[in-house]
Amino acid sequence: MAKIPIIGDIPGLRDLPDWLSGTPNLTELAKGSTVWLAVTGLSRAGKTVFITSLVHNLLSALHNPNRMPLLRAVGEGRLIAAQLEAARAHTLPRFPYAANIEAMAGTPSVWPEPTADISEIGVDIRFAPTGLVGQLLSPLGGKAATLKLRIVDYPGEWLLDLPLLSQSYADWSRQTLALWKRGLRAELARDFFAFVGEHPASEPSSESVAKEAHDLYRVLLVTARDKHGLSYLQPGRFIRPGALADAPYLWFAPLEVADGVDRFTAGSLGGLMQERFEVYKREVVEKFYDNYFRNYARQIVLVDVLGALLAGREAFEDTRLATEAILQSFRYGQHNILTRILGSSRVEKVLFAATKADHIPDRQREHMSALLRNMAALPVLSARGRDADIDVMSLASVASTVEATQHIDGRDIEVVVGRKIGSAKQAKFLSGEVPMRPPRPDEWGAPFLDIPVFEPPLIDPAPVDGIPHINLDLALDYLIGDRLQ
Ligand SMILES: Nc1nc2c(ncn2[C@@H]2O[C@H](COP(=O)(O)OP(=O)(O)OP(=O)(O)O)[C@@H](O)[C@H]2O)c(=O)[nH]1
Ligand SMILES: [Mg+2]
Repeated sequence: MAKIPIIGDIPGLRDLPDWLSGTPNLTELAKGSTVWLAVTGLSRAGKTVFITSLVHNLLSALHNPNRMPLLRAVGEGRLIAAQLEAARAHTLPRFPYAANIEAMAGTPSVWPEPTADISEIGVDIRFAPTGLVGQLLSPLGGKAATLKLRIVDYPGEWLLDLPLLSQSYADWSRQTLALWKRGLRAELARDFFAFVGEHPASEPSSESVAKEAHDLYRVLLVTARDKHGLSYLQPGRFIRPGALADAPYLWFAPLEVADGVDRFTAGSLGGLMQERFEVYKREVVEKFYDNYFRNYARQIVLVDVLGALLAGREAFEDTRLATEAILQSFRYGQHNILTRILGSSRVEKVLFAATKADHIPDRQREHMSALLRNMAALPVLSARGRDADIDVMSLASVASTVEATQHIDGRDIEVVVGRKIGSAKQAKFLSGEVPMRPPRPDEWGAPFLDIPVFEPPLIDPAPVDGIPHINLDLALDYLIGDRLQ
């Protein structure tokens, strides 16, 4: 029997990827390894459609390699099999892949329902390794290796809570109310301000006043999201509670707090709110990072850049703020709090992806990536360091249009052709120009875009042909390609 080399003896160990140099022995490699890919993003960013299409295209990749050529394991002909993981005793709810495919492949074809909570799904990928890993594996278990890809769908709103961990209740209240006093937010928050104006933090603690303040504040957050497209809304669990029961520690809201005040006495309304805020931080926010971020070494943050542009200046600025806040969850150098919670574990790679790129012609997609990069000061090149490796791209999980040109005023203009939801016929759409930088306040006069909701294309529910997409394979190769080498 071939001798199994000890990993420290292997020449060229320096060339091994990070994940492997930390692997204690090769047995784990031979029997397979697991990679967690977390898919997140704000409401309606495209998480469910992304996971559904990704799973369907992986399961179809053997039959139709042309769907995923930029995932190198597929492009290089090294994929041996991809199948849904067999039923296991996992703790998270299962991602409804089959129901989603059925909906999208139905007549009429419909997009999947919005999601309420975290869920996961596993795909086992059997592949022929290349290079050093392949040579090491062959004496052990033939040529094939298995990567267990576990994909998790969780709301990006939860990442908006990270800043709370370094704030006191007084700081958070001041900052939050200052934001709600600006522009459109001030109009929406009129009732809430009237209520907190009558209830100073120093008044005696009252369960009913605290609950009423909380209910009013929660209605405000949901209205701002659903009616006005705002997204920088904290605490994240107030709008995406997931499986949290409506426990009394959640019944808090910001109050008017004078500058210089930092703590409230027990028995005051401020004291009660402060106590609940601290329990929320400990029980919800810290536990989320502790339970999940340790495992989710690869993450993709989906951003509906086009939707934000369509929704107008305030909604766009809000998406920008939220994207910047989300980015902080992947910057460890600056965040002692995350280092304290996660120890040496960290997210290794993050892709910020502008979704629904099929709404615009090819030439505009570079603009969309540039805009996303400039929205959150995302690095131009991924730099290795304490932070996660970060990259940015544009993608469409389900390409619902094709490109064409239209002759207008003596010029050929690129357009997209698709079927608007509910319409019987395909039509050409001149989507408009995507700016490469966040527009200045005076540039919001005329709309940038005119984009309908398209119906999904014809989809075969059997995992054979796959689903047309843009860059889904490139995104997956960036995220887990090293684990399929
Ligand atoms: N044309 C097109 N539309 C898309 C694509 N991805 C998502 N959409 C549209 O965006 C909507 C929202 O997508 P979802 O995947 O449900 O978004 P989500 O992030 O899971 O939303 P929540 O679960 O509500 O947070 C869909 O219903 C589609 O209308 C895409 O690749 N192309
Ligand atoms: Mg969803």
